[in-house]
Parts: sequence; structure tokens; C-alpha cells
Amino acid sequence: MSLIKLIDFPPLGDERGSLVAVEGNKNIPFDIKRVYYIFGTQKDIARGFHAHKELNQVAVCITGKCRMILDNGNTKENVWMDSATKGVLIEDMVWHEMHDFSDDCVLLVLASEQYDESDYIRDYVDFLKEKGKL
Ligand code: T46
Repeated sequence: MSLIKLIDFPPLGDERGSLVAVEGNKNIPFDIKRVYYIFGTQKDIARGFHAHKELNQVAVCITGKCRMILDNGNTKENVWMDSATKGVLIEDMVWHEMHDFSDDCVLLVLASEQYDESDYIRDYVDFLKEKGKL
């Protein structure tokens, strides 16, 4: 089964433009407790490089694009986030990295919990140990 779980956000469009609505426990598979966004990213600088113990998230590039790597300790998969109508589910205990940000990228992230640094696993060896791979 693929690690890439996409969520479609059908745009409510008319002649004025497009609108996407996201709602916790409806088109987002959890209660949304936090929203953050990443922008002003630098060329050739990647972000992420961690897994979360319990947090679940949905990420969507509302403008521009970037490439996400998802890694469950067995397999790694790449997905381009390049559409304001396509979310990527980042589940708990999945190592993730974001690469190749376009200059105009704005990455919006919806999170199931409030910020908690102790939920991060920022060392890949620790991640593999937690997954029982080492
Ligand atoms: C993730 C990926 C997709 C806060 O104080 N509050 C917050 O809600 C967040 C998200 C971050 N921070 C602080 C922690 C760091 O001092 O902001 C700083 C930058 O965070 P970080 O280095 O973790 O950023 P990324 O882009 O590597 O990762 C972020 C999220 O932190 C992470 O949960 O899954 O985006």
C-alpha cells in the first residue's frame, strides 16, 4: 500500500475565482487544533527531517510547489505538492522531508494537536529504532 495518501479539495469555483473549504472531521480526518504555514523558503534548502510520535497532519501547497518525501522505515516515496486542491496526509511515525521549494511556495499545514516539541523525533536513527528497524 502506498505511503502517499492524497486528499482532494474540490474547489467551489465561479467566475470570481476559486474557494476551498477544509473542515475537521469532514474532509480532514481529524479535529484541527493548529494551523501553520511555511513561506519565504530558500532555494536548495530542505525542511522537515523528522517524524511525529502522535501528530497527524495534512499539508497543501496553496501556491507554488515543493516535493515531500515520506518514509515509514521500510519504504520512501516522493510526492509533489503542486496544487491548492490536493492535500497530503502526513501520519504519525512517518519520517518526512520537504525539498525543492519553488520561490513562491506557501505550504499550509493543518495539525491534529497543538505544538509540542517532545512529539518530534528529529534523529533518523532514533526513528528507525522506534520503528523496530535497528
Ligand atoms: C512538520 C513539517 C511539515 C513552533 O513554535 N510552533 C509550531 O507550530 C511549529 C510548526 C514550529 N514551531 C517552531 C519550532 C522551530 O523552532 O518553529 C521552528 C521551525 O520549526 P521546524 O524546524 O520544525 O520546521 P520544519 O519546516 O522543519 O517542520 C514543520 C513542522 O515543525 C513539522 O511539525 O511536520 O513542518
